[in-house]
Order: sequence, then structure tokens, then C-alpha cells
Amino acid sequence: TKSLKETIEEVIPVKQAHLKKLKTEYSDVSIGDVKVGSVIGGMRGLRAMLWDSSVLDPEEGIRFHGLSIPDVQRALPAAPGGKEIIAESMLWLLLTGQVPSAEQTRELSRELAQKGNLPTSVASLIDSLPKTLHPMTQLGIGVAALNHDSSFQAAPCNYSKMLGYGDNHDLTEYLRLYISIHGDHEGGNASAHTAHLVGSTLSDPYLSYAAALFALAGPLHGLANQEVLRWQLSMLREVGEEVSHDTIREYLWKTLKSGQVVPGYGHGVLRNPDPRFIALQEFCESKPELLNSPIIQLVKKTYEVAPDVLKEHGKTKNPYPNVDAASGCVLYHYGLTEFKYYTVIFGVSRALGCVTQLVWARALGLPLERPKSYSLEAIEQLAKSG
Ligand code: FAM
Repeated sequence: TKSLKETIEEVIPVKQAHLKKLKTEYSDVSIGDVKVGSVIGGMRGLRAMLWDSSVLDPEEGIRFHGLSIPDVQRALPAAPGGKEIIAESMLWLLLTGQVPSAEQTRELSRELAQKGNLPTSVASLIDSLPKTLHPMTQLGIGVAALNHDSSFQAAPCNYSKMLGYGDNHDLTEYLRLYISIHGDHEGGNASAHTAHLVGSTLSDPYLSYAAALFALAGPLHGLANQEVLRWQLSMLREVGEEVSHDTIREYLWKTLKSGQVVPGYGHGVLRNPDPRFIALQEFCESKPELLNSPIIQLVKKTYEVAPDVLKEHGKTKNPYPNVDAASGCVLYHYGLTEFKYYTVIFGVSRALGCVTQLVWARALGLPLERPKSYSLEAIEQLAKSG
């Protein structure tokens, strides 16, 4: 069976030829205009990036090389004894556009596990950091320090053991699904875009991925999964265990009226419930123990009222949940209650998309990313001259 490396080596020339064709035949063709609103509004929806591994449709969510989340849940090999997709099979798909066989996936797991030794210098560096330093800052420092060595890839199946939950089959399966579906979400989200931009200077992959982690550490992006738990727990403290739709509705309005956003809802591109949220909800529905968990019921009940409240509030373009609305509650239920750690799991997963992007940017010889900036005055002049 072909290795991952051999499979990528076969795909690269095909993609290189496709890029060359685009370049020669269409370089001067416009595919959309740049409005002043895009320039000063965070480039929302600006058609300005190449990203081949996944495309995010506002209505139906993410597709990995054309495969939806239910598609990959059916097609990608699971771990021995498990049924959820695993990071290695998702990495194979992202990198090659092909579904690996079970044997190819096992071989990749073995290869990554062999390389999974963390240099002692990095372990002691992290141990020397203050315990109160946010886990995302610690993760970014640790990953950047790996720039010194080239052998670090903790295989996710060991990951649940490292977290102390290796004997919990359901949580291990949940982490497999969690890590697989958080890996890649198109090229324009802040962490993927950061990895691309930093990597485009030919900065070391560890440094590019560390930069992506620091983007992910923002509450509008990956840190939202921790903020969802903080928000839910403060609601439970305030309203007590007996939570009704009315008490949730009141708490949502209290949040909005205090000028805060409702964490886990809204999205820069999505205009429907996030299929990643749906997949995590379905995981909960498949386990009776999870269905009775108060924190998981709270996520479900919040989903039953929040969209209407956000529609009435009338600001967000997307009143529906994103992945963060559901991702933390199962971890909390199983006892991983340190929710400041949750974005680290998101960051471990996003390595799949960042690694894929860095490999393909080099394989396709993509140039340094350097958009042109203009002063307010110059933008106004451009707008007036039409
Ligand atoms: N609660 C309250 N207000 C919200 C909101 C929410 N969940 N989502 C958006 N809005 C507001 C937004 O703040 C903006 O208000 P201003 O005009 O006062 O700035 C207005 O609605 C229009 O925003 P938008 O165009 O609908 O969304 P953006 O593309 O500007 O922002 C998000 C997208 C994700 C940053 C925004 O929806 C948000 O802050 N959500 C809560 C935080 C969150 O869950 N982030 C995680 C996103 C997830 F996909 C991830 O990256 N892991």
C-alpha cells in the first residue's frame, strides 16, 4: 500500500499543472470586485485566497475535497475498535484529496507515533512556565520552541491517554471526532490564514503553526469554546439546575444587553447551524449517559431558544450555533472541567489544516502574501474616481 508521502508525490504534479493552467489562462480575469466595505470590514467574503483542501458553503457548511462531515464519517477509516474518524485519516484526506484505506491509516498512525517524542528541552521549558499562564500561550511557546528540533507529532490516540482519559472509550472516540472535524475550515479563518501568511515568508512550519495558535487564542475565534463553558456555568450558577427556556432566554438578553456577544453563535461565513455542531450533537444523542448530563442538556436547550433571541436582537448575520457551542460540554461531562484547556484541543486539531496548507503552499510554489494597503485618504480618492 502506498505511503502518505508516495500518495502526495503523485498528486503534486497534477495540482501544479492545474495551477499553471489557471495562471497562464486566467491571470488577468476578474472574479469579483473589491469594495470599500471589504477593505475596512475585515475582508469579509473577499475572493482573495487559494485553498484546495476544503470549501465552506454558507448554507451547508464545510466540505473536505467535496466530502461533507456525514460523508467523511461514512468514508474515513476509524481507529481499531472505534467508529469515529481519526486525525490520521482526516490528515490523509486533507493532504491528498483521497480516502485512505484502513491499512494506510494504521501505517500513518505508526509513523506519527514513532516520531512522537517531545524533546526534553521543550518539556522542561513548559514546566518552567507559571501554572497560571493560559494553556494556549503555553502551547504556542512549546510549539515555537520545537523549531529547534524536527521530531514532534503526538499521535491523537495517545492524546486521550496523555489527558488521563485513555481508559474512557467514549471520550477517546469523542476526541477522535472532535480533532478530525476541527482540523480544517477553509483558508480564510484567522488561524489558517495566519499559518498561510507566516508560512509564505518561508518561516519555519513550527513558527507558522505557533502564530496560527495565537490567532486561535482569541475569543472571537477558537477561544470561544472556553467562553461558551464560562457562559453556561455562570448561567447555571445564576438560575440553578432547573433551567427552563424562559430562564435561558432571559440570560441571553442579559448577555446581549451588557454588550457581550453570545459565545458559540454566529459565524463569519456560515448562515446556518454549523454541521460540526450537528455532528457533536449527534454524538451526544447516541450515548444515553450524555443525554442526561445537565451541561449537555443546557447546550440543547440553549440551541432551542438562542437563534430566535439573536434574530430578534437583529445584529448577527448568523443567529445559529457554530462548533464551539457544543464542543466543550462533553469534555466537561467526562470530568475534563478545566475549560481554559479546551482551545488547546482545538489547536492540536488545527495542526491538520495548517500542516496541509504549509505543504501545499511549498509544493505549488505559492509566493509571499503581500496585499496592498491604502490610507483613508487614498481609499476615498479611489472611491470617488470609481
Ligand atoms: N452574539 C451577539 N452579537 C453578535 C454575535 C453573537 N453571537 N455574532 C455576531 N454579532 C454581532 C457582531 O458583533 C456585529 O456587531 P457590531 O456591528 O456591533 O460589530 C454584528 O452582529 C454583525 O456581525 P456578523 O457580520 O454577523 O459577524 P462577524 O462576521 O462580524 O463575526 C463572529 C463573526 C464569529 C466573530 C461573531 O459571530 C461572534 O462574535 N460570535 C461569538 C464568538 C464565537 O462564537 N466565535 C467562534 C467562531 C467559530 F467559528 C470559531 O472560529 N471557532
